Amino acid sequence: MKKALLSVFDKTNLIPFAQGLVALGYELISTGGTHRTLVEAGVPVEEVSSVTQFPEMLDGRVKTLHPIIHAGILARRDKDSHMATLKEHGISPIDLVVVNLYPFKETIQKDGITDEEAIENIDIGGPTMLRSAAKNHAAVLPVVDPADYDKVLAYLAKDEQDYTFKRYLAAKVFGHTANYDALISQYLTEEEFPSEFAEAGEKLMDLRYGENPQQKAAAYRSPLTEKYSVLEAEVLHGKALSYNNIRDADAALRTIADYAETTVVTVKHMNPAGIGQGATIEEAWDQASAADDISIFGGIVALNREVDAATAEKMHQIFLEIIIAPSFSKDAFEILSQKKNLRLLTLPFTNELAQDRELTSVLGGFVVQDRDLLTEGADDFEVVSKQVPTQEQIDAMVFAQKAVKHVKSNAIVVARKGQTLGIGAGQPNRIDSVKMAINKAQEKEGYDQAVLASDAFFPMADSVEYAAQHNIKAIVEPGGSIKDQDSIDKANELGIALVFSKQRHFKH
Ligand code: 93A
Repeated sequence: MKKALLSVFDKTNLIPFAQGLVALGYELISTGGTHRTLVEAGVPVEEVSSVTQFPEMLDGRVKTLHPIIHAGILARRDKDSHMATLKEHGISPIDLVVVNLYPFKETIQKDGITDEEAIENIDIGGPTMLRSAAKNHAAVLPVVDPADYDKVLAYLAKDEQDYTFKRYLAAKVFGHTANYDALISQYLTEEEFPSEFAEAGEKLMDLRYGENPQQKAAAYRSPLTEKYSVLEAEVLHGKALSYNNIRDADAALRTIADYAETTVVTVKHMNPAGIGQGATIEEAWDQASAADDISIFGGIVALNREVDAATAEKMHQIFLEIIIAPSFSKDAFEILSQKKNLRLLTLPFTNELAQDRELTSVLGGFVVQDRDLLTEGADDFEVVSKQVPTQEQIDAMVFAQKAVKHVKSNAIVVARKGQTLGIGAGQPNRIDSVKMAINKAQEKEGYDQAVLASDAFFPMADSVEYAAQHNIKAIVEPGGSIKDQDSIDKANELGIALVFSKQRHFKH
């Protein structure tokens, strides 16, 4: 008779699955709690301890770690010597292993948990059985996911050797135990950048395609989920998110997290297109949309206050991809949901992003760094020119500095207080970004109040010169170039204010 070993922490759908196995002629073996559940449901089952003639011991730390179990799983059925050894020791082959693990992740996410509780929830016997079965998947089915129970029963009922299915189950096991171990490693390590970087991810969904239709893609969430994430946003309405949507919405969330005031951020291709603020969310929308009324078409909009009907009515006039906000009023939702494809997402906003490691892939590996969580206030600024900026210009600089941090380098933001007027992004030289930002900004209302912010120092005086010639009256940049003095001299010569923020914000 075929034998199945069941040892599951999560008992979801255990009983019907076990009954299905019995109906297919399997003899069942199981561990303490699983055994009890099955006996109570009237399913015939033998306990592991009676098979091994060894009791569970050390508070359950050793239940299934026994050669009778592991030889039964690992023996090659196609090798006479293996089968003879089993016979010699009176061991029966085990053909199916159904295990899910102690809830390590759920345990460490609980408040006030002790190290001891966490460590007791590191499953040893479970992964060992799963890995044994997965290694010997030619003969043994390893089942780790209750969602696969029906597929397994259907497979066994067919009684045919579909190697693809066995391999699928085995791959799933090794992926699962690797993620499980990665999380334990992350929990235990005190090194920010450990010598073995363990990164676990759980599949959230397949995506239709990646950045382009020729690229396949899927989305994964980190096991210790951050709540402030597009992956955790509630999709109230609209089509499923695409790969580009997820990344753009992420860029919008990162940007708006640096603003506590009532703010609207619009994003296109990972760059802010416009950022606006106001006394009301409607005013903030007016400022953000006027900041760049061309780029906003097909854009992603993040708002850090509830969307009201008046704002919704205005947004409804424009083709947008995603609107993400803490909430929508009932009327706003009704207006916006008229568009079938527009994605409406809700997410509680925060101004406190967690410090976490960020990964970027390169050919052959990845690089890891901290998040750039710094923002500068007026106190961090140093006026280096003879001309001193006005309070209004300082306020505009603080606003623009937060924006420039989220623009792809070389990044230049021309802004007044509460509104970006022109953004120059991603040019391989700084002066081109300066020209781009100014050219966009100078047509806008309020340009006379504009300041210019740069994500990194000016290598030459040309940016200051161009800005001054185009009526910019105040500039903020980190400073730190060996040619800083050239820029300072140019500012003094042309009578404009130059301020050093002393903090670089590259974003590549
Ligand atoms: O403590 S363990 O690492 N030692 C073992 O030998 C062992 N064997 C199975 N944990 C072990 N298990 C785990 O027990 C399984 O992975 C499963 O999560 C759980 C099922 O226990 P019960 O059937 O008593 O509820």
